[in-house]
Parts: sequence; C-alpha cells; structure tokens
Amino acid sequence: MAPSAPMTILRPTHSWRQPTASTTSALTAVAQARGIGPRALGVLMARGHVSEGDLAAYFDAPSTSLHDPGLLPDAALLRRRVLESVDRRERILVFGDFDADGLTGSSILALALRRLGLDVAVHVPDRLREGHGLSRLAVERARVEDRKLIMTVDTGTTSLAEVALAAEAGIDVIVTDHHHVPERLPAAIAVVNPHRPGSRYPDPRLAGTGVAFKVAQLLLADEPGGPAAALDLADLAVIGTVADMAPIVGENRAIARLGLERLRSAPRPGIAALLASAGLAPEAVTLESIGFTIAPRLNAGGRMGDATTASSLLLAGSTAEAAPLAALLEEANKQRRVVTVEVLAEATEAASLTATAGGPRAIVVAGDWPVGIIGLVAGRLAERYASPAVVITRSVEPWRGSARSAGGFDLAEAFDACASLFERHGGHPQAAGCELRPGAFEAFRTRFLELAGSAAPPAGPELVLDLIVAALDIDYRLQRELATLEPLGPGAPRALIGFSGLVVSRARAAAGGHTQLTLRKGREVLDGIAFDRPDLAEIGPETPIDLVGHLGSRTYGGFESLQIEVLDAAPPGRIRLGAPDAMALG
Ligand SMILES: [Mn+2]
Repeated sequence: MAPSAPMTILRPTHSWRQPTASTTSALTAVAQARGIGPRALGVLMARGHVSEGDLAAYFDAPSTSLHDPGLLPDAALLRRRVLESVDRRERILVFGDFDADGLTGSSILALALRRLGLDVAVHVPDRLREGHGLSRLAVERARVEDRKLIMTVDTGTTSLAEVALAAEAGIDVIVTDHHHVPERLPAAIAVVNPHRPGSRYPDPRLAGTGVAFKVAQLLLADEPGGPAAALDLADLAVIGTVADMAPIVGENRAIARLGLERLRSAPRPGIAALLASAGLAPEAVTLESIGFTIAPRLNAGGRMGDATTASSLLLAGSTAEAAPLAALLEEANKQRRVVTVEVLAEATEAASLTATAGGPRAIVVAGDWPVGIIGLVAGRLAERYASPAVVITRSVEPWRGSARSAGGFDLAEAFDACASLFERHGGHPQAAGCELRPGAFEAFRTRFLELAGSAAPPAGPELVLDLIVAALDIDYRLQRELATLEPLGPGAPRALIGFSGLVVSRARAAAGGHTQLTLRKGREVLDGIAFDRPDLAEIGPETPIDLVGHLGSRTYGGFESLQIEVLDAAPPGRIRLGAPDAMALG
C-alpha cells in the first residue's frame, strides 16, 4: 500500500433505518393545497402523520387542538371546591414543585386564581429541607396564614401523609399532577392527574404545567374575558412542558405554538428580563432556546439553593421588579455550570470503579454532592454509558437519589420494586427520585443492579431517518421547506436526514473532541460539524461519504452558511436513494 494514502475505514456507530412510508396522490394533493413541500411531507409521514386529519392537527389553529378540561379526572370536584373558596373569600396556598415545570405551573394556577379574586400565596419548597411532594412545612404555613385550601402543581399524587396532616388541621387539599399514580391515592378533595386509571382525558402526555394550564382554562371558562386570559398563560406552559421533556405532539404541540407566539410577541416582564440577561431576543425564542436558555436559568435558583427567586420572577408585574431577580438567576446559572462539571468528573470516576467488563448495565454511585446537581449528573451519566444511572448524595440525611433512564428501562417500576428500601420515592419511567437511609444503600444498589441486569437488554443503537436527500439537493430551499415544520422539540425533533453522495474535502479535529468537516456536493462546499466524534477527524481528503444528521446553519463573521450536524457517517452506498421501501440497514 502506498504510504501517502492512509486507509481510513469509516465505521458507522449506529444502524440506520430508512423511512418506509410512501405517499398517496390524495395526501400529496392535500399537502400541496396547504403549501407543504414534498420533503416536509416526507418527514411528517415518517413520523406517522399520514392522514388529512393529522396534517390539520399539525398545521391548523392550535386552539382547535385543545381538549375540554372538564374531561380531566375530578375536574368537577376541583371546580366546585374553588368556587366555594370564592364564595367564602378563603385564602389559598398554591404549592408547586421547585423545577421549571412546577414553577411555571404554580405561576399559571396563581394567576388564574387571582383573576377569580382570590388571595393566593405560592409556596415553593426548599429542595434540601422539603424535597419532593407536598411538605409538612407548607401545611404548617397554610395553618399559620389561615389558608383553608392548598392546591398542588406537578406534585402531590403520592403525598398521602401530608394530605392527611392538612385534613387534621382543617385544610382541604386539591392535587394537580402528572406523575406516576400509585395504587393508593391521597384523601384529597380532588386528584387531577390525567394518568389516573379510568381517566377519560384524550391526551395524557401533559406536563405538570400543562395540567395547570388546563385547570386555568377550566376555572376561567365562565369569566368575562376568561378564556382568552387562560390562553395568555400558554407562554408559561410551553416553558414547563419543554423543560419537563414532555413530547411536543398532540395537545402539547398546540400549547407550544400558543406559548411561543406569546413569548415572541409580548413576553411578560419576568421572561423579558430573563431573556435580556441571557442575551436572547424574544422574537428569536424557539423550543430549543427554551430548553437550553430559559429552563436552565429558572432551575438554577433551586439547584443552587433558592427556587423562590424564579417563582417571583415569573409573577413579577414590572421590569423594575424583574431585572434584579433575573440577574440573581444568571449568576446562579453560572455557578451551576461550574459545579456540574466538578461533580460529573467525580461521579464518572466512581462509576468507572464499579463498571464491569463489556460496559455497565446500570450505574449507582454515591458521593457528597449538592442535592441540586445530582439529577443533571445522572442525566449525563445515563447518556454517556447508555444505561440507567442513579446518583445519590450523602450530603443530606436521609440520603437523596436522582435517576435517569436509558434503553427503555422503566425507572418508575424499578423504584416501586425497591420501595421497601426507600423513605420516599417517585417519578416517571425516564426519571425518578428517592430518599434512603445510609444503611439501605448497599441493599438498594444490589437490588437495582439486579433489576437492570435482568431487564431486556437495550436494542443496539439505531438512527431512525425521517428523510433521504441527495447531495445536490442540499440547499437553502430544503432548509426553508423543513422550517415549515417548526416548532420542533422533544417528541418532534428536528428532521434526521440521510445525506447521500457527499465528499469530504477536509476533516480536522476541533476543541472538545469534535470534528469539523468541509463537505463537497458537486462544485460547491458546505460545512459539517460532528460533536463528540473525534474519530471522524481521521478521514482523509477526497473521501466519498454518506452522512446522517440535521441540516442547520451557522453564522461566522457575519455570514450565514449551511451546516450539517453530523451524527454518523459511513462509506458511500449505505443510503439507498429512491428506495422508500428499503428495510432497516446495517
Ligand atoms: Mn413535571
């Protein structure tokens, strides 16, 4: 072999599944009439939007996709009890979880209740002292402040003891929540959770803030101007929905569209201040910037010690009130970044000590870490090792754990199976939390690793492509056509495209383990960036290639250019053009 021609063997890291849906002339005609391009239609069909009705739900006025809030379990009981409060001029305590979902949801509920003329205080629990679920401290506060009704948001479904405690003090509780429903419910006036068995609610995928948004719609329905005022709360609902990773499909998509419209055109003072301190123009807000810019700042207060700052910010009535609160969150977010990097390094080391050959099936690590950071670190570990990860901190008593799943492993089920070892626990299939005594740690770790080990092994990594595009068709027209599918986000991510017939003219390693590519299609070039793929920097010049990635753009020196965000690469021929019925490849 000639020494000047180093052989680089391109190894794809995933199997690629090509789209198989093929369109009908009727659907193509409907799409055309709606101005949906053939490639945008291809993406929609690959995602199961295959009828005229599906296209209507995707593109028509979002308010037509909102369901009747009266279909939520116990909706009538909730409404009757709140109207009693109005009649009796009772004071109310809204209790929301301290994350972005709970914070936005409790703001929504507080604003709706205040519109009914009620005296409402919002109680944001302290992560350290109160933890998840309705707290005894909040019940005590309601008693001292003579608040006869507590309404929870994004939490409370498992708070049996605390609801009973409130009842003893003569305080009624209404639970609104979207978390996993255990067999026994708290003895509340109403438990409004779309996941309750027997629920008739058509779309249970709402976040906690989405449930609060529906409750606001329910409560304001008969008020003069009430329905419009309820829709105006969608800006808060979209933030919590995205922050909680609820899929942006169905009713969540309607909420997202309504909310984005309001965030962009008339952000409330708190959001405007937060965007200003983050350097983001309101009209540029997307679901992605909610996830990467807004939500982390709202969460940062609670993670670094005080979530009430974010709650006050969301409820702020003026810029003067909001600006100093936004500055506090900006600072907390900077701190949060630094601490996360430190804890991740320690947790990774702890994980590597216990890893078995062939990679771990699950990770359980413990350390003296800040309570507010362990969930973030669990998420990073789960991603890095593609296995469920539990990160436990010994910095509080009882110890606190936060878990994130991978490979379809059901954490809610696994934690239920470990219930006897926990003081408390709760969560979703993808994310869960627990409290445990130090003495229970070893037993928990053993049992959890057993559960993960006996679960079905996760399927090999696969990329499910939405669309196949030939190199010569990669242009701004394609980018504009795909932009008609926005807003995109969790559950409806950016189109994953198979690009066929490109040539790498240059590959070079970039800082942070990334690779920058200069790609050629015909006589033109475009950029590629492959995050966390240092191996691709080895590709020699003039190498033909097939790529899987997202089409985006980058701005450099004032110029915008197309850029492919590369997820995987293979020698040419892996993508079969014009083969819509091709089965899974590789
Ligand atoms: Mn939530």
